[in-house]
Amino acid sequence: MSQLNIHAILKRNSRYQCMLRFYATLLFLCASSSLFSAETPNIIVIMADDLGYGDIGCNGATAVKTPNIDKLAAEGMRFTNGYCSASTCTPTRFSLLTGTYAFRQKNTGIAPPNGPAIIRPGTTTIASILKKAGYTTAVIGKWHLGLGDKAPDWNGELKPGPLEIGFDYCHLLPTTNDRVPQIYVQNHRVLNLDPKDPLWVGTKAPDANHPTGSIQRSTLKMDWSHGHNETIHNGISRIGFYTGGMAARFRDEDLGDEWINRSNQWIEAHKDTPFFLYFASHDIHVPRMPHERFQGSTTLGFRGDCIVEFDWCVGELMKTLERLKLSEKTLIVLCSDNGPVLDDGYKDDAVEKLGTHEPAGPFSGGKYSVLEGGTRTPFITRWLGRVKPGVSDEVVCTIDLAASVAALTGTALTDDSCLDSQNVLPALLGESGAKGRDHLIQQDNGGVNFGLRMGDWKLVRMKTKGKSQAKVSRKERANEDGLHWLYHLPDDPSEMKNVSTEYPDKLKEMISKLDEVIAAGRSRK
Ligand code: NG6
Ligand code: CA
Repeated sequence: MSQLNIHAILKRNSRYQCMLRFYATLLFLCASSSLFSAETPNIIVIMADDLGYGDIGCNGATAVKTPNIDKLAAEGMRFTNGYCSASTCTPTRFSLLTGTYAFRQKNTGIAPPNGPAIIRPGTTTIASILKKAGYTTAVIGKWHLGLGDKAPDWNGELKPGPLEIGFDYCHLLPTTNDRVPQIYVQNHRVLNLDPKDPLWVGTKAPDANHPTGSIQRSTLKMDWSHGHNETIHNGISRIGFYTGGMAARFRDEDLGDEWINRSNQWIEAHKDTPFFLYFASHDIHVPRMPHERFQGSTTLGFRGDCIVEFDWCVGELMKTLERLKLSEKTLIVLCSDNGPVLDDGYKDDAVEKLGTHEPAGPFSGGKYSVLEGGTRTPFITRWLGRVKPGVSDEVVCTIDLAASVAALTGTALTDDSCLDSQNVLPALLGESGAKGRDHLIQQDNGGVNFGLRMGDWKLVRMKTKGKSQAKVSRKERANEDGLHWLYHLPDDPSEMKNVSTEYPDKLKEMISKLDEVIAAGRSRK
């Protein structure tokens, strides 16, 4: 072979190798494109408690002003079909964290003061997903998902809890503030607990002289209307009994400030890493006892004043992000854990001072109900510079946040996790043409009654006709026949006209869909 030929072959080979290298690089780039598209903004989920669709200015409220929430909506995406998955707290929070419908697991109803951890260690949660993606994670505020193996060990280690399911830090109100005890749990301990004054929590009065709302009713600073007549703390009687832990106890009026101070400190300390903060406000749950500076700020009584306090909290979080130049690096999701309620056990004038304010907006029902008002709740996303401001009619739900943040951060979900969470990330980010869910199951506490939203249609299935629904139903509903009601939402958003007889095929289709999703044990493909 001549010198020239060898040269020619070598030249051709090196060109060939070059080409190979080029195609290999292209292949690698394509294969790892998910890595390249992954984004890791900070994520703050702000969950209000019992805040109804119509309780905020941007959804139509006028009797109460919510300038900070309205600003968040104006700078982001406001959803008119945003839902939580249940009409009470514990099941919605269970689903928010696990991405699985609460009715699929036993004992996910409203947790009692001494309830054990409902989400078992090792369960994939929105926090563990983000931790895997390199985030630092925290929950600050109301927990209400139980603590401890069999029951909380109030004077020892409160374990398992948030730290065993993906959170790096927690600063909590253990259940709701109408339940005992009024103390903060920080990581595995009751904060500021003096071992010489142990905390005892129980279901029966420890002695006959124990101060309760029934015995010392005249001393209360806010009277109860039903339940809530057991141990008194800060002039308010609660559900359950407790003694001790005096140095650890807080004042109801200071909760909002506490959540904000702790959140600000935590955000500041983690501003340089991607962080996930689940900010679980106690506003506007009973006992509604806003800070003195908010008392009387509306004509609606303390229920309205608590909305103002919640709005203030939202504003403070936005200010912190602004100050730390994080607004364009942070996705905020604002939502609620269930629809509104007026009298939820205390005489706080919520009914008397309501006026024309409509807490559930145009919807029927509210907390405890599977009518739209029970779960169709405020839902806003904001990520400055990334989410194009607007209003979306797509159906999205708090249960979808887990799969959506997994998609955002490029984190793989195992097949056996987040069984009902749908990746609706494009819709959450307001991308044009993006679709939300095609169906959603709504449940009440304990999953007794169900709602199914599918396209324009809504099926209500009552297992206990008139029982849990009775509280929130309008009078006309007493005339409803049968256990299945069908509504066409575009003509009848307030679910007043049951059209199940007019549309028997639609009714059949909806019932089979509900049965099918429940029986399948999962709905994430
Ligand atoms: C109910 C309470 C109610 C509220 C609710 C839980 C009575 C009579 N009613 O049992 O006041 O605490 O539980 O609310 O005790 S939730 O938003 O945390 O689900
Ligand atoms: Ca609630």
